[in-house]
Amino acid sequence: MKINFTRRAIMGAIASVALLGATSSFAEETIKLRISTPAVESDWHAKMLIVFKDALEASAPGEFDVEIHLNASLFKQGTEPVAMQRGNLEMAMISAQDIAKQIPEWSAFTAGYLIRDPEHQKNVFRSDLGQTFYDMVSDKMNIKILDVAYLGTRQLNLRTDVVVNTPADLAGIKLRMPGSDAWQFLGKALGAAPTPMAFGEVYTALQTGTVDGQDNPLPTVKAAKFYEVTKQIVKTSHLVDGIFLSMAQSTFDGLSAEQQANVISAAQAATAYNNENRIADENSLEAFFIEQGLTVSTPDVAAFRAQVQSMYLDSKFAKTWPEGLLDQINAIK
Ligand code: KDO
Repeated sequence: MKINFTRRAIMGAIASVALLGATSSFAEETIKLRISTPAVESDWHAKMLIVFKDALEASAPGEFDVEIHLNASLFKQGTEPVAMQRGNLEMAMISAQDIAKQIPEWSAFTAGYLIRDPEHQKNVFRSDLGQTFYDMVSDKMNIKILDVAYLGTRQLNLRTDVVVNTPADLAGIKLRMPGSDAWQFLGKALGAAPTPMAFGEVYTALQTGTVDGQDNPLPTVKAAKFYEVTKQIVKTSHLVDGIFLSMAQSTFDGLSAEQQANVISAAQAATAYNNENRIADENSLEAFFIEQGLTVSTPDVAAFRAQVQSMYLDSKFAKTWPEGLLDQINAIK
């Protein structure tokens, strides 16, 4: 009896060890992809990550474990590129402003009134010129850009009812901009007094009056509920903004050719979903904000464009732009 029990125990132990072995070899084959972003759940660039995850699961069942971390809960806004470079993060959505911190030429894509519309943005980044800029990011930052998503056209969103028609009307207005040189310069070029602040702190800052306003595309003003704590939207349309779905180069290089292709097509499915929904939203959200009691106005956009473009051309940023770059970007349809 005693012997039997021992034998059963040994058999059981062998079975558990075998099971453990099977589990861990399964775990080894599954590639974990953690994506960090400050995006809020209901914004399209957060929802598109679910499209990415589902598309990858459909094309490569069981091969990847995609974990989506929203609200900057894993890495602070703007620290994601370095996290990927240090091998602490597999994926993120990074901005041209983040990239420009390490590759100054990239500041061209942070300049107001350069990219014309979402179609132009897509065509620029899918052109040979775009590929050259993506290659710089691979070579110099060890980050693989999978695709660009249209983040939307940035508009002013103020908590006061000051009338804004030209840049002069923004004098002294404390405008929250994300915390980097390139972002701060954009605020200054618009005529405002830029205040650096992470995205996650903006709602409270608007509510308490720490800042007078912020700028973001309309779908984000809705998703982050900034309309609850602001009075007006001024449609300056100053930056046709993009966000780059990216992977640590070492993670990407560790994939088979087939897995790389699946990752890229899942990224393209995600950005297509984002772009379609975001553009539709931008075309219809004005009515929503008016219903919420906000004023929506269109200022003298030509005056904003003239001031912003001339400030960029005179800036330290423009000195880093390769000769002829602006003409090449403008020539892309
Ligand atoms: C923001 O902080 O205003 C910004 O729009 C900047 C973008 O580059 C991006 O980080 C975005 O926030 C977040 O994804 C939140 O929507």
